[in-house]
Order: sequence, then C-alpha cells, then structure tokens
Amino acid sequence: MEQPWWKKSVVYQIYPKSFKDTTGNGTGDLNGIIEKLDYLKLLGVDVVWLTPIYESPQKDNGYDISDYYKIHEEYGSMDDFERLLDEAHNRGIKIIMDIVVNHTSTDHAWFKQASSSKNNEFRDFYIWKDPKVGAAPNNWISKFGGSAWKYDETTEQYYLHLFDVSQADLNWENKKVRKKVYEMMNFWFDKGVDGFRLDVINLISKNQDFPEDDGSLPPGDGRRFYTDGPRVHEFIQEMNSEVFSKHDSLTVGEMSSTSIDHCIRYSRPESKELSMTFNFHHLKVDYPNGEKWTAADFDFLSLKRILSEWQTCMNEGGGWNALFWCNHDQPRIVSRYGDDGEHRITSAKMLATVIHCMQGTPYIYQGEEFGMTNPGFDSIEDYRDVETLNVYQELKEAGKDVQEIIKILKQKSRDNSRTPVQWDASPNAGFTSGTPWINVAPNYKEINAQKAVRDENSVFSHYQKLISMRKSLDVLTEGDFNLILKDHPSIFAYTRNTPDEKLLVINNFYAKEAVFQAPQELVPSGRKAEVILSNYEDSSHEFQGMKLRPYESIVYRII
Ligand code: TEU
Repeated sequence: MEQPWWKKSVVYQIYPKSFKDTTGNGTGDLNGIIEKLDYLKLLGVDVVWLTPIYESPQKDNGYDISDYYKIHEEYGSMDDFERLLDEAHNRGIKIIMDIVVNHTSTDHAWFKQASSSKNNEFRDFYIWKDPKVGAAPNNWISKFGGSAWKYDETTEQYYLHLFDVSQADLNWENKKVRKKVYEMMNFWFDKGVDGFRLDVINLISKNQDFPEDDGSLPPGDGRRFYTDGPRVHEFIQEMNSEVFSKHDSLTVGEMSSTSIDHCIRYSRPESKELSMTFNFHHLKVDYPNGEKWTAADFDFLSLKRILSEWQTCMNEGGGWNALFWCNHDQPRIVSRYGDDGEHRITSAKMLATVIHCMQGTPYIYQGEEFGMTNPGFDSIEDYRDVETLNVYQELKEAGKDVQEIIKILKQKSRDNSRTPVQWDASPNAGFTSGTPWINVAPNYKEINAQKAVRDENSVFSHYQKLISMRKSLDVLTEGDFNLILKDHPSIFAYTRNTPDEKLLVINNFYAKEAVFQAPQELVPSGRKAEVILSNYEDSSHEFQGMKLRPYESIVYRII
C-alpha cells in the first residue's frame, strides 16, 4: 500500500516572532520567512510548521487568537502570506498552520459578545459557571498558574481558562462552535495550506460535571477531567469528516499529558482522526516528582524507557509518532540532554541522530539544526514569556530566593528557545536591524547559521545527512524499533529492522567513554557492519567491544 507522504517527511518549525525581521521593528515577519526559504531548501526539509500568525494581542505570542481570518499586523498581510505559500510550494516545501481551537483570546469578537450579557447568542461559545459559595466553581488549576477560572463582574459568572486568563476555553459541546471552527479550517485549506498542527487538541472535551479534583490521583490539578476527555475522539472524528478528509493533509495533534492508548486512537488510520501526535513524556525526565520548576539533571534510564515504549507501542497499535526534542515551549536540547560547552557540536549531532533514526516524522525547531543553546539570561528583565513571569511571581511570593528562581528559569523557561535565530555574526545576529523583542543569545558570533552552512563538519551538515537518509532508507520509516542494553547507564542503542534491512544505532549520551558490548544475537557470524553516519570522522566498523568516545554516535547498516 502506498504510504502517506508525511511518513517520509521532515518538518521544520518556525516561530515567526523570532525567525527573521525584515522591517526593523524587532519582530520577525512573513517576508523574513520568504527570505530564508532557500536556506530551508538547502537543509532539505519538506514541510514548514508556522506557529500562530493570526491576529492576536500576543499575550501568549499568538496562542491567543483574536481573529482566525486575519494575519497579525506585525507579521505582514494576507498578500504576504499568499506569497509565502507560493514561494514555498515553488520550492517543493509544504506549509502547515498552527491552529488554536481549545481557546480564543478574550479579545476575540465571540468572547466580547459572550461576556456582554448572559443572554447573548455567543454566551455558550465559552464555558461559564456560577460561583460556588462565593468562590470559583471548582479547584482546577491553570497551566500557567493560579485558578483556571476567572470571575466576570458584568455577568457575575466565572469563565474557564486552562491557560492564561486572556485565553478563554471554547465550549466544544456547542455545535455552533464546532461548525465555526470547521468552516475556518476549510478557509485555510482553500487558501492552499497543507495541514495543521492542532494546539492542545486533546483538551477540548471537558467532563461536563466539572468535578472538584480530590487529589487522589496526582497531580490533582483537575487535568484528569479534561485531558483526553469524554468526547474528544468523537469531536476529532467529526473534524476529520468535515475538514481533513477532504484534503491530502498532514495533521499533527499536540497532546498534553496524554497516554499511548489515546495517541494510538488519535493517529491510527482506521480511527479517521489525525496523521500523528506529539507527546511530552520524554521531556519530563528532568521534572523530579513531576515538578517542572526546579533545577534538575535528567534521568537517562527513564528517557530510554519512555522513548522506547512509545516507539514499540505506537508501532504495534498502528499509530504514528511526531518525533522531536525541541519546540517553542522547551529549552534547547543541547543545553538540556547534551553539553552546550566543550562537546556542543558532537552532542548536538548525537541527539539529532537519536531522534531522526526512530520511527515517526521528525520535527526540527528553528536553530536546532546548527546547535543553538539556551541563552543563559540571568535577570528577570530578559524574560518575556507569560508563563515564566507568572512562575517568577509565584515562587517569589512563596519566599524563594531570587537567585534560585533565576537558576531555575535559566534551565526551564520557555524563553530559552524563543531567542532570535542566530543567522550570522553581525549585530543582533542578523535577525533585525532594530531592537529585538527579546535579546539575542550572547554566543551568536560563535554559533550561527552562516558559519554552520560553510562548514562540512557542522551540526547543520549532520542534519542534512539525517534528512537525506530518511529519503533513501525505507527502514527508517518502516522498520520496527528494538532497544538494546536497556539498563546501560550511558549508552542509548537500538536497532531498526525490516525483513530486508537492519540498522544499529549506538549513542554515548555522556562525555565519559563507554564500552559497547553488543548482545549476542547482534553479532552472527558472516555478517558485516558498515558505518553510514557518525559524529566522529573515524568511527570503527567493528562495533563489538568498541570504546565510545565522548557523545560518540554511530549508525551502522548490518549487511
Ligand atoms: O502548549 C500547551 C502545553 O500544554 C504546553 O503547556 C507546555 O506544557 C507549556 O508550555 C508549559 O510549559 C501549547 C503551545 O505550544 C504553547 O505555546 C501555548 O502557550 C499553549 O498551548 C496555550 O495555547
């Protein structure tokens, strides 16, 4: 059977605000993206995912949409967007839009209507509840801190906001809401977009009893009553039948705190829901006891276990993974699970190999392809993100020392990935001729795209090789995944297998040398191993008993 095109694609995520500014106002724009399409072509990616570019008051950098049919002014016009689509398509690059339909901005016309009176025809577009003896309707907590409910003085009811107070949750029980959403999605398809990334799509169906969370199941913040909620599959199936089924598209759902079983259901073809899913379990191994806001090292054995479980179970269940280390909500991976000092280049390549040799569709977040790092901002003045600023306030009020808080933010803040793309060594890293909306990381003279493109041993060149390998080796798409040495404290090794092809992928996750002792079944007599990719120039063809150097990473084809 013919595979859908997106199974062999590599997707590149653009956060337009920080990508490339052409006007000098300090904010990236659509023309900046057009300028860099040839760079993306050189990298070899097939699809670009644009984080939200719709009209928005930008409280959450566009994840608070006030008009789904307009382009945010700072980013350009609808004409610019159409030109971007054409220019990308001319180069064989597809564009997928990020769509946020769990909530809208409270500046959206629907919310303005809805909050004007209890009888307004848009009232039911959102989730309103009476106070419970003078307090919020239940104890659910917002993802950005504090209660998930906000009292509206005018109509004397609370509305639900799982994120910022300016992001009011839509009421998916209301058929009219669903119809409006599908209409709007079809509008973008009619313009020629190639698919959607659906923001927190597994949160759209809430338990209609809105129960109090008694804390009997951690984390006790209410999420179990709306995560992968009662009607979520029904809603996504409806969306598929009204929208996606009419187009040959890539649809990827961002799934918050989800489970493998649900992700199989969301992404297996028989369900007729989505092409694939993002989950975040492998990025919580540096949250000790589930707590994000603490500075901590990552748990390597859990990382292997989680990635391997998702690989195996999604394959067995017929689902499809979106593979990624980085996005606009996550710190830079080389600063997180790699080494952003002495071994930056080697470890960035190793991490890239680990993810790109798995089964699924790989995603690259802007700057990752040449090894951008966390910026190390050490003053609260440098941070912009609403979640970060809320947490800073909360921790300060709880009595935490400011230096301690900054240490945590340097490691965990979402702003770590939102600094401008470092294009070259010129002022502001060539991102803008004005003042950037958020500071450029100080290391841009050393780490930038121009330098990486010119160097055949760069991280960029490694990503190019991984992308082209995905095109030529079917085993990367089709092969099953088998973790080996599961308890080894520093080696992450696995095989990929089809009846015709076999790859062995060996990675040393640390600076310390480690000896690779292959399990017996991997070294049958008469078989040969050929190095097809490595982050050292002289990796050994003899893998049995080999000494892996710092962050050494090798892909073997077993012949
Ligand atoms: O993120 C949803 C999400 O749950 C993430 O919360 C992540 O865990 C969060 O950033 C906490 O650190 C999506 C978008 O990717 C994010 O940028 C938005 O802020 C959020 O939805 C609300 O739309």
